[in-house]
Amino acid sequence: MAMRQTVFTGTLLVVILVATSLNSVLGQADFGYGCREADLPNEIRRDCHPEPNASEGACRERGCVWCDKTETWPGFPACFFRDAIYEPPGLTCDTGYHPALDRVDCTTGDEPIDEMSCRYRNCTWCPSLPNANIPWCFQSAALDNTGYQVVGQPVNTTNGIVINLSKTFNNGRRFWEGEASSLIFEAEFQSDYRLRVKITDGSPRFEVPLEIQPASGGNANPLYEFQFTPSPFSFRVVRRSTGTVLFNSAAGKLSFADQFLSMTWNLPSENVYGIGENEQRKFKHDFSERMEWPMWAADQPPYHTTALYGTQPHYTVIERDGNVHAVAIVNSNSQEWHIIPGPMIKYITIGGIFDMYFFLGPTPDDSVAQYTEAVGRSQMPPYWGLGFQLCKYGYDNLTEMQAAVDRTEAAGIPHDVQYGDIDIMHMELDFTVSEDRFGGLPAYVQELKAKGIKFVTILDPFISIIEGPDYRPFTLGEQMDVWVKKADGTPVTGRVWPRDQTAPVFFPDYSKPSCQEWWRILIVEFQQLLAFDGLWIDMNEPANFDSGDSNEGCAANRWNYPPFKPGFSTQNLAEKTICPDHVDNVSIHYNTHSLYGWFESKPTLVGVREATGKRGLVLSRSTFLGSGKWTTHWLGDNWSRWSNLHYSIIGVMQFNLWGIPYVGPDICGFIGYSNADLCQRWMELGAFYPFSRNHNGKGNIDQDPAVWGPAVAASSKTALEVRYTLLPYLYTLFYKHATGGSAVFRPLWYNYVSDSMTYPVDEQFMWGSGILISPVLREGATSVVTYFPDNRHFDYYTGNEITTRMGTLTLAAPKEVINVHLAGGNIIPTQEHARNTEAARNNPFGLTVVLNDAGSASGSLFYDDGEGIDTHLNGQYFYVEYSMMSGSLTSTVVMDGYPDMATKTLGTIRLLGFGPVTSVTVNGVTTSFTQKPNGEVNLTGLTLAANSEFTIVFS
Ligand code: MIG
Repeated sequence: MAMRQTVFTGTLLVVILVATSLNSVLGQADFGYGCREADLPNEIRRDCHPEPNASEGACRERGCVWCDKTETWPGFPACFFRDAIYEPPGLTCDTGYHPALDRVDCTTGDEPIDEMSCRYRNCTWCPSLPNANIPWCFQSAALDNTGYQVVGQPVNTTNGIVINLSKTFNNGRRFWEGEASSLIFEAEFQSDYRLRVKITDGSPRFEVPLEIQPASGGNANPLYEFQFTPSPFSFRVVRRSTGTVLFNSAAGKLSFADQFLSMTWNLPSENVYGIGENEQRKFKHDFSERMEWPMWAADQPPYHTTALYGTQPHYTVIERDGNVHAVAIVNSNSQEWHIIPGPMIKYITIGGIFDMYFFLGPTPDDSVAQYTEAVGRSQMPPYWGLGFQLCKYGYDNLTEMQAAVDRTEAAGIPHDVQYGDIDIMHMELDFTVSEDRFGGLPAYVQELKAKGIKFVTILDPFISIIEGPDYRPFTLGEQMDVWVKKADGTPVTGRVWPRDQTAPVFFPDYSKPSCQEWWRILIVEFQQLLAFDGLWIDMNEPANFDSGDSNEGCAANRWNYPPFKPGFSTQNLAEKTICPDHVDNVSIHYNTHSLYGWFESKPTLVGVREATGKRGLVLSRSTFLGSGKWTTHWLGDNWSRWSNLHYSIIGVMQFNLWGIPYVGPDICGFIGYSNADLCQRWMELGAFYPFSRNHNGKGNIDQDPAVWGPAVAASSKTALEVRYTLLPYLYTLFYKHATGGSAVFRPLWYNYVSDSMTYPVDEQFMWGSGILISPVLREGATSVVTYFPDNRHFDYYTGNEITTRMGTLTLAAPKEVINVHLAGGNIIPTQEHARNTEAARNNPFGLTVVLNDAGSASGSLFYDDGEGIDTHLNGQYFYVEYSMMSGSLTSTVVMDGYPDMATKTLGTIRLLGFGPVTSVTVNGVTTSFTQKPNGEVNLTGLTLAANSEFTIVFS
């Protein structure tokens, strides 16, 4: 590929450098993160005010960030662009605004060019800010402005419409090589709420082997209307009930070339969420300026706008009237999404086809349910998986791991899962345990189990090829022929962790049945060595410390160096991974790269289940649409910085919209040194992530919750005890997800979509509809500004009612407190907390009844053995519905398929929002109660069987 005017050459390199070389000093020194607004490392700041006398006013005028640290960091700009790979808003050149991606280069690509020689060619000169692959000198008129035209008559099929399109090119010249002159456009009305749009060029092209499940209910009364304009061709999706145009592709040019497919559409509002995986700093997209969000699975620490571990081409829109729809594009090629004022989205992918699904909602819950119905819903996590989990990369030996476990225990902090990272391996080799440093681990794992603590360990997808005949993962892999291949049919060689980054490794091809079988066998055999309860699959983008094959690099061809490379930060597609022209069982890596972790997920779950005989747990770094069926996710190598508390909430909410609800970041941060204040607040917030794990990077000071002394330990304990008390509610939310698709960890708008004030809220979140969490996210803050939607709310701790509605309130938040509120209308099942879930599961249950304005509430409880496979499909569970109306609280058992439920008790009822009570009867028998001055009523010491039906009357 010819290089164009490329001044800026790669955020990833810089970030990696920062991440590793500064690992030891991070957190000790201030190296330029001081200005919270920007949070941009010095090294990648781009000067926005290169002339002398920069001032804050002049800087902000340019829409740039002002963060004067020049005294501490001479040589780095005080005024800089918000992002390192970013085009400034409203850039105008002599002939107006030129969208970077519609520019056709006027140069041969690698020649130096200046304004004079550009104009001499009759071309337009418009120097962009440094941004790889954007020509500064480009053709003044587009080569074609006709677009595609409808040819012939559209054909109505049983379930949709097929339209043939064609396009002529001036003088036969095309923008992009392989640009199609004819296309087949299909709209398929899959159900009333689901529309599929597929555009192909009639030739065999890569399609993601994602199984889309059928929709239900037929399509007799679609919520949408499909419309199109014949010339130039564009299409619209309209919501029938309101006439709102949800999608209009007339906003830009439709391109369909072999390695460049693009479409631009108008959106019905700016309330757009999703598109990942990247680090978004606001949950709601900001359409005030153009932003590019690239996708290409990468071993890349979260850094604003860079492509991260997974590919999630999915967004959700709240329309202006509060209706909601979601759109997913089933495409795994490297791609980018442009957020453009208008509001519009420009979508570019460099392979595959257009395969778009519209989910019409109209409620937030419907939109998630409809999407997850299509791609598959997440497994029930094991009950213990909802407990607190502890991990660190860099326990040098078993003693260090034990010390962290012991500290946690001594401080009385709940602890359910301990992790092993690659440290436990012999020479970083998969399926081994280091004799000298972790010789006692297998026995220790048994010890932990006896205490009720589970063990999860890590696997990387790299197999060393130099271990000799005794290393079965390699020899069996050879026998079963499981590797990703080069174009010549021999295995690809890479270099990652094994033998301290020196051993050549092969990459398993998880898309191949024999490889899936090989992986399963090894996992099952590994259980004999180490009795793990779950597996953590890391580095499955796949990462590689060489770029391309270690011996040969990547050949110069159109796959490895495509004509257009989406704007993620690396220089080429092979950087830190294998070559795009490498071959797996399904296709070339060019198409399947971002599916690598997705292909690895199912065989890992199958292996874990066979090895343990239980439900198990698989935690994957790389994900794609539908990964939730097999894995959970953590947000990757985040930073031990205050800003990352906020970003984590955004990430967890996004993954909940993407059907992967069991997710969380590394609590207290992975890269850099954490500190007591940060870790205290993060443990408090962390108690409310669906996946709650404290994990730390190698070489950092310890950050387990007990290491910081009594204050942090105590508030971690308190927050986790609240979590453990609420676990029956959280578990029931997962059941609701598994069976109905609902999100678990929700933005406020999910529950209050008619209230537009909730749309931007991303510093608070909800569990289901019942619990509102408002953490402190800023250093030193001891109060938190909290938005309360239109409902009754009660303080979790005091039971006091909040009187603010549809407004904000500043709440006290002393260091040891995270604000939690209970929302009216909900009945929340609880269970007395304990040191871990194994113990807590024997404790009495409780119910917290939170009345709404009408004096009613409802809720439910799902409970089972917590670890059986597919219990919720086999009827091996207990499910009860609770309801309270007019002072009468009743339970209705829907399923009584978990016999142990009869041996457990319901011990307490907490009633909020009822008003003065004079008598209480339980199944007709008068019972004592207490009442606080704020009206909270408590029944304690009840001995109802947990599976019994009851009526409790308050009067
Ligand atoms: O390059 O296994 O994101 O959680 O601790 C580092 C060591 C490899 C990256 C993972 C991180 C894990 C670490 N891994």
